[in-house]
Amino acid sequence: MELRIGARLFTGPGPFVMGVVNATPDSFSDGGRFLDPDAAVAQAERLAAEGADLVDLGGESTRPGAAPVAPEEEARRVVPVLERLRARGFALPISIDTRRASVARAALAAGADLVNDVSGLADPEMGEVVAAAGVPLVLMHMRGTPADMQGRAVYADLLAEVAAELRAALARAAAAGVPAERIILDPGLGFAKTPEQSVELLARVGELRALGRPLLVGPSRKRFIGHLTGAPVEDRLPGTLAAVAACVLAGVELLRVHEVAPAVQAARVAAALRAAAMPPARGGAPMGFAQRGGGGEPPAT
Ligand code: PMM
Repeated sequence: MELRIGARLFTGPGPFVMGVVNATPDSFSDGGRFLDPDAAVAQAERLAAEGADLVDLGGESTRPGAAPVAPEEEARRVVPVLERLRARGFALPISIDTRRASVARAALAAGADLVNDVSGLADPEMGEVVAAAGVPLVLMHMRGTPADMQGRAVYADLLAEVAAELRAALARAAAAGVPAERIILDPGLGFAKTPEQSVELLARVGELRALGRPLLVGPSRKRFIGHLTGAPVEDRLPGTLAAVAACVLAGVELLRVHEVAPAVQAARVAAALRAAAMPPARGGAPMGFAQRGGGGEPPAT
């Protein structure tokens, strides 16, 4: 990937780790812990010290069935955190996790560097806000809203439909003036997905590289891990790390996690395995490509 986010140029295959700070009373895994702005600032600084490449700040829980929060309240939760981080010279790019254009506008004015929109531009003004600020945008796949999305987890062909709906989101962004070069795509594990569908998406996430944009995946502590293992939400780090490794091996560039230090370690090991599987002379093509492709040459790109 090649993308400027705030002061930093993200270049190469990564993997890059995005640390999560939820300034909410009710997020599914860390709700209430970082609602106080000083606690949120301390958490962002802790994640930076653990090796995060950027942090993602959110003021609305998007867990299944969550009640929406008023945009004014959402902005009231995140803007003081952004202002304090910037006043303290926080060095990492900061992403604002919001579905609301008004919240994005306030957060960008307070120092956010990227908009992470889990609704994929459901707010008709969001594209214009992002275009006007000239910042990068994460478009995540979901259907409906957090309140009703689980009833919409019906797919005849999961990968094809997620890819088509991400392509439609890219087209909405382009129409609003956000070029594809500034966009990161995310399959949205757990959002309008059953646990089984999240597992299938994770297993086949490499297929989404055909969309031509960097990929972000957020497996951290999600329900599919509980479904597979029976582990409660506070005990899903090992499963999260397995998912992180799988993503890196599949070529995913960015991982969104709550526990940064363990994820950095898992991602580095997986990245080394990925690199070691490349033919030494040419790079870029997975080992075995020549046999599978039949032409004996790695792809040009
Ligand atoms: N997951 C959550 C929130 N925001 N954003 C992106 N881009 N991808 C995700 O998978 C994602 C997200 C839900 O997790 P949280 O409530 O623990 O933050």
